Amino acid sequence: MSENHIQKTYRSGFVAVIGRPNVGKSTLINMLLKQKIAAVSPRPQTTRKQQLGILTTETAQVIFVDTPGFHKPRHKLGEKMVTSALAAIENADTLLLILDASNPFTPEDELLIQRIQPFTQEQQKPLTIALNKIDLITSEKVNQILEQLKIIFSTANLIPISSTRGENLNILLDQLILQLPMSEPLYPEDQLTDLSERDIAADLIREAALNILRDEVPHGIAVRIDQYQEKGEGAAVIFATIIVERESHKAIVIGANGSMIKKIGIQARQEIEAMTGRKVFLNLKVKVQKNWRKDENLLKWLGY
Ligand SMILES: Nc1nc2c(ncn2[C@@H]2O[C@H](COP(=O)(O)OP(=O)(O)OP(=O)(O)O)[C@@H](O)[C@H]2O)c(=O)[nH]1
Ligand SMILES: [Mg+2]
Repeated sequence: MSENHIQKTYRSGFVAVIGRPNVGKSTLINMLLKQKIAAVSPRPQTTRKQQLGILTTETAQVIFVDTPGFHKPRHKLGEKMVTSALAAIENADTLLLILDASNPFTPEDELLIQRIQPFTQEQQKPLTIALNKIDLITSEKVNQILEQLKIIFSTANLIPISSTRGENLNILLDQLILQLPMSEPLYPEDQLTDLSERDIAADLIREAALNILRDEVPHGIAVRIDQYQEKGEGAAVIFATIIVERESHKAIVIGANGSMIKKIGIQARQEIEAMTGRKVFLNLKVKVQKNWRKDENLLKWLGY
C-alpha cells in the first residue's frame, strides 16, 4: 500500500448506484472504472444482481454498488432483483440516483424516489442525482429538468452527465468522494470487482443475447457456465448453456442452421476476450427450463 493510503484524509466507502432499468447505471460504472466489468444493453433489466465496481485513486477508494433497475416485479427473479437494489441502498454510505434525461419522471422513477425518502430524510444518507444521457436533449431542456429537480430535492447534489460521452464524470466523482467517510481502503488496490471472471463471462454471454435477439425471448434467458478452464495465462476454454423458458425460444436462440447462436457466440467471445485479456474458446448450447424465473431452486442453481 502506498504512503498516501495511510494518510488520515483518505476516504473509502460504498456508493449505491440506483435507478429504474436502462437509465445507464452499469454504463456509468464501466466508464468511471475505465474498464468493462458490467454487462450493458439497450434493454431494461440487464443487471440482475449486485456487483461492485471498485475505483482506487491516490485520495479515495470509491466502491460503486451496481444494482438491478428498480421496477414492479412480476416473478421471483424480479422480486430478488428489487430486494437486492433496496439492500444496496440500506448498506451504502451514500446514494447515487441515476435519471434518464430523455425520460426522467416515469412512474418507476417516482416509486423509487418514494422508497429512498426514509434513507435520505430520516437517516440523512447523502443523495447525489446524476441526470444521465444529456447528449439526447437540448441544454435548455437540461436546465428545465434541473430546475424541477431542485424543487423536489432541495438538499441533493444535482449533476447533469453523459456516461457514453464521458461528460461531467470527473465532477460527479469528486462530489461522491466528498460524501464518503474517512477510512483506509476497504479492498485491495488492484481489485476491480467482487464477481469472478466466470460470473462476468456468464453476464457477457447474456449481454450478447440481449443485444442480438429481438422479441420477448431475451428476458427469459439465463446463462450457466458449465466449465471454465484456464489454459495458462493466455487462454481459456468455456462451455456454457443458455437457458430459455420455452421450446419455441430455443429455436429462436439457435436460429436457422445455428446462425443466431453463432452470432451470439462471436460477440460474447470478443467481449470475454476484452475483459480477460485471454484468447477464449467458447462453446454454447441451449436448454429449456420451463418457468425458471419463478422457481426458487432453479434461481439458486443459476446463482440468483
Ligand atoms: N445516449 C446515451 N445512452 C446511454 C448513456 N448512458 C447509457 N446509455 C445507454 O443506455 C442503455 C442502458 O444502459 P445500461 O448501463 O445497461 O443501463 P442500466 O441502468 O444498468 O440498466 P439495468 O441494468 O437494466 O437496470 C445502453 O444502451 C447504453 O448504451 C448516455 O449517457 N447517453
Ligand atoms: Mg445495469
